[in-house]
Amino acid sequence: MSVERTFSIIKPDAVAAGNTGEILAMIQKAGFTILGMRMTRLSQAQARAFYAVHKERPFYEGLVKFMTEGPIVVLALEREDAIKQLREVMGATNPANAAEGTIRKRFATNIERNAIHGSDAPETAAIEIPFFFPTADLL
Ligand code: FUP
Repeated sequence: MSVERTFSIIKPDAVAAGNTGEILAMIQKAGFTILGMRMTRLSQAQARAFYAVHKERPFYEGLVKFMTEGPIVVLALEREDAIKQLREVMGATNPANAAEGTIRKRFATNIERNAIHGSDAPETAAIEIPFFFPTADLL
């Protein structure tokens, strides 16, 4: 497996609860290099566009409301096999199914308020990273 990039969001629930530092530490301990990092807040339009793939799903409106409720931290990350490895550190979408020691097991409240996002495929990462980071800004 070669070095790969992925995109992550520390979601509004985790930022508001003061868990940003511990989540960043878990990501770094798992061997990721942080190429880009920024605190921001999603507009309605940005949240709708970012989650457009889910727009027909029953949870879409709730997800947009949640993702715009407060500040988030956006991250461009790199390591070998980054996409799969980040999803291992994140744990299952529903924290009830997340393994011990994962970010979602420790910090998520439920399937919606689940602390962290990570790209699910190389094609998704290739869209999500430039959504927030002009490629020229990445270290
Ligand atoms: P993941 O890739 O693990 O973030 O999960 P999905 O792409 O399946 O879902 C994206 C986001 O939609 C989740 F992080 C939270 C939200 N979601 C819900 O709110 N309810 C659901 O039933 C499924 C997903």
